[in-house]
Amino acid sequence: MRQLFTRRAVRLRNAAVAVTVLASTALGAALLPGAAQAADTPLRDLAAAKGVYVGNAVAGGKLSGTPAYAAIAGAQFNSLTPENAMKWGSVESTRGSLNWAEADQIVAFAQAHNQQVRGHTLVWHSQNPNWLTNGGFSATELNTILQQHIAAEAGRYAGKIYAWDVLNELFNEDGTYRTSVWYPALGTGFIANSLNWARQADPAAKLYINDYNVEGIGAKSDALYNLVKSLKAQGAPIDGVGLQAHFILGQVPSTLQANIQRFADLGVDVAITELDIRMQTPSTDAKLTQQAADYTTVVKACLAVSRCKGITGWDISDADSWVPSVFSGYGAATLYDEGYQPKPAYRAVATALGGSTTSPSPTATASPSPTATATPTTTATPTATATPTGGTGGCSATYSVPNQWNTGFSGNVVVACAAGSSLSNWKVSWDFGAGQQLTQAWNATCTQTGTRVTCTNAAWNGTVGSGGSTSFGFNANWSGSNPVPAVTLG
Ligand code: 9MR
Repeated sequence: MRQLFTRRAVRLRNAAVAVTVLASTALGAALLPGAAQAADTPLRDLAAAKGVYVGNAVAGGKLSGTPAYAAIAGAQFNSLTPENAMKWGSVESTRGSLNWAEADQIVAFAQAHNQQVRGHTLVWHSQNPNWLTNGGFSATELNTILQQHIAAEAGRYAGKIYAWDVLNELFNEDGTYRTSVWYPALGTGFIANSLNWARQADPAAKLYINDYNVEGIGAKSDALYNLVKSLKAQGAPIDGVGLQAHFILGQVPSTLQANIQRFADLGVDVAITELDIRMQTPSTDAKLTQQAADYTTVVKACLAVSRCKGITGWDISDADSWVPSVFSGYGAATLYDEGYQPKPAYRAVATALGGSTTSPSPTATASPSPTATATPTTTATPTATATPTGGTGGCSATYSVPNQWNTGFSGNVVVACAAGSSLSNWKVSWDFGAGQQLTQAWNATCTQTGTRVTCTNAAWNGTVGSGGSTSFGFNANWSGSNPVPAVTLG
């Protein structure tokens, strides 16, 4: 998939795109602070065009209770990681009493927004229930308890999880194994056992080992490297290594890319799983500029290694971040400020993913309305955005021209379903009536025969759930005029 579509000159600078996309969510969030600022190509579309995903950690309560948070989570990211909802202490605080409510909510949100889910985490030393930590169990009992937990949780979400952080934070800083409820009671055998149990429960999920302070080359990452090497040699099902990447301003390890590469060379995927870059507060322009450069370094390191699959940020905004409560005097670690406005780091990530760095075109005519219902027209001027809608049942396709230049333009089509309607695959068609010629497309397979353009869903975005939406984009040539066509969804 990497570089399946090379995005050449996609410069979506007009607020109309974001308005249209957000209008198709149940949130109708066009005027929310973060959403209104995110007028450019969403990070998720930029990442997809580069063959990687971009994700974030989320909490169920904020998805339902904080509209700006939910709007950003849905619009900007194509991967979500439950920040706490899938941890053992969250799902089974009382032995035998399983509570999947928040985890289910996040998975449902992800499915409705065409997002993948990184499961986090099955085996950890922390956030375990008291009954487990203080239960005084024998090694045999612990082994059985662990097996049952993995079977239950990975089994519940089988087929819905892109990757599981099966094991989290196994090592001390010096590369020795961390003492936990699992080690040394179960020796190191629980590691391969856990991977095998996860594979049995969910054969489709990629199985990861995740840790922090393993981003650069050093004693701790060497230990992880040697573990992965030995698991591969044993034939244990290890698919990937997660580098959490909780960084301090100006301290991204210089060996990050080389380290990603050496894991990839072992034959496993790599992901940046919990990226944030904290600074001493208050922030200043200089610190935010440094932070933007640091985020750029991380994105570029991942893009440089083909087995680096994606980047997940840890918390949507500075208001949501775990950092200030743990590192006194530090904060401002995420892409959005406490008012859900994108920071320089957001722009840096977009740029590193291939997004535009230029200012919005003065001729662009975005006209967001509070209800985000653009007026349909079929005779838009080249720089206007119109939204003729073709629908089937409660689902519709909305075509817009977010950017246009002398000889070419970028188009965007949103396929959205109202509550109660859904699609399992989709096809959108239209006629280019003025000689326009398609040159490339992303997030859909598009062909043009004569004037007729037909686009069908990519393998991963055919399902549009109740109240959900997806979008695809294309570039085309034009001359003379560029009327907006009527589109058909069918
Ligand atoms: O962000 C999480 C925070 O809300 C929890 O209180 C904390 C408890 O340990 O876990 C945080 O997430 C951690 C993640 O699960 C594993 N790597 C470190 C993360 C930050 O502490």
